[in-house]
Amino acid sequence: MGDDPASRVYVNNKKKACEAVGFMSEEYALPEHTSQEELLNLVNTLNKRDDINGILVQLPLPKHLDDKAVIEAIDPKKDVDAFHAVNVGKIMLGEYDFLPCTPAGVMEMLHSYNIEVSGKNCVVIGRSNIVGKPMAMLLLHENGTVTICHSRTRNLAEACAQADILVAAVGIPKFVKAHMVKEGAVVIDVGMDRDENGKLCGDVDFENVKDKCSFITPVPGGVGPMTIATLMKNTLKAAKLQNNVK
Ligand code: L34
Repeated sequence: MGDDPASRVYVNNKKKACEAVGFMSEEYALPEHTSQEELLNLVNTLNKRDDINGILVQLPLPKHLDDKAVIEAIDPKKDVDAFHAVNVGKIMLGEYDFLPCTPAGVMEMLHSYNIEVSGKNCVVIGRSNIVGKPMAMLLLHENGTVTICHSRTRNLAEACAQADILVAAVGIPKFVKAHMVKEGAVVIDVGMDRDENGKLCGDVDFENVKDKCSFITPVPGGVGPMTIATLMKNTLKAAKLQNNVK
């Protein structure tokens, strides 16, 4: 919706991934001034189409649109972002069909590097519905001791410095500095920010933190591609569920 330049890049990357794995994808690039009703009509049309297994409304939406209402209009079976209340509720209960793409992509990275979560101090900076909150829940499901920090947290630096696994999802360029990171910690950078020169960077001051931690994800080339990989996984799962294929 509209012409957010970052969304343009992310959606293009998603389309390329669909092509690479052999999924049919359709893009509806609706103009900024599109009404809520027009958008809801499109979602309803896609909900009804048997040849569409996954629907994703790239966020953020232009200000005049109600993103909550749009997300709730998506058929939960086609909600490959896992943003719908039904899917969020299922995740809380630990019985879900899909996981939200970014947090699930982070868990996949931890698994593939054999990084144990159980019993570890996990600190998530940021409490968004898209990343912070579900990220904390997934770490909890794997028996991490989880702290969620946010803009009102007192002694944020000290809380972060306790983390064995630190996940930064604040949206502030290079926010996490070396003094906020424990020696040997695992640092996951969910940020997609621009530095003072307009260059893409993360929420972590990579150059200063990299020698202190045991693992760190770069930006770009870290969490972003994992988000997209999880979207492909969710879409395949949605297609299987809708067609009763195991
Ligand atoms: N509905 N809205 C919905 N679902 C999502 O899962 C997202 N998100 C976030 C923003 N809005 C959304 C994404 O798709 C963030 N996000 C996303 C997806 C892909 C990338 C980054 C964020 C990505 O491909 N990052 C590349 C660099 C991109 C660039 O060059 O700017 C990387 O290597 O990290």
